[in-house]
Amino acid sequence: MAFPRVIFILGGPGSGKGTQCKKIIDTFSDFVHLSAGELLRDAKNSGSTAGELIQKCMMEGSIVPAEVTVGLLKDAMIKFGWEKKRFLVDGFPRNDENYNAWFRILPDPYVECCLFLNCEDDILVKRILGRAEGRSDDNIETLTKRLNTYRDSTQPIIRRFAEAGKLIAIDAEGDVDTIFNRIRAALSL
Ligand code: UP5
Ligand code: MG
Repeated sequence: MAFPRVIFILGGPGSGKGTQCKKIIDTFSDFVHLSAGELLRDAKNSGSTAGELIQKCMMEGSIVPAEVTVGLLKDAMIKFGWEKKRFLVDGFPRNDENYNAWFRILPDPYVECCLFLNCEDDILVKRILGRAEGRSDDNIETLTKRLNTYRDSTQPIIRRFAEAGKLIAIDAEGDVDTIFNRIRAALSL
């Protein structure tokens, strides 16, 4: 039986997680892109019972309880076909609670690696404040909180993947295509 394979994509807000995942799925048909943030935004907009909680966490740059996020990821993986795919799980796991819940609730999917898009804060800030897609968390006040959460909660998870020998760090500064080529080389795509 073929288990689904998972690549987690982590990096600060604006490190290019969504941009690079889109390039991967546009180029390689066996990949599926699951953005935890997008799934949460869709759940919030569709009037889910967790909607208010999601909205509050996003505006505070804090992390939604894992039970909600892992549930959405699991449903999406089942919808796309649990087997035979390689899932790019973008923006998750962001803290210890996320990490532990994933391995408790979803023990089967094989985690190939965690791809870490490494980018300095000043570039992250420029990219996020330059994005004009109407995201309610793209303002300097919320962005400062997102960066703090990233440093305090998500960077320790990135170190955890490194200690497990599962981290692939990519220099995520430069133009989009250069970074994509670095990812292709690192993943042997
Ligand atoms: N851009 C991208 N690459 C560029 C490059 N090389 N050069 C120049 N510009 C570049 O890119 C951001 C912007 O930069 C875009 O305008 C792009 O064109 C440009 P993008 O690819 O969107 O970066 P990404 O890393 O995806 O940034 P995003 O803002 O999505 O990251 P976050 O991690 O902050 O957002 P996410 O949607 O994952 O999460 C939002 C919130 O949801 C979190 O703060 C949290 O409250 C909640 N959340 C959870 O609670 N749990 C989760 O598991 C996930 C999210
Ligand atoms: Mg994104």
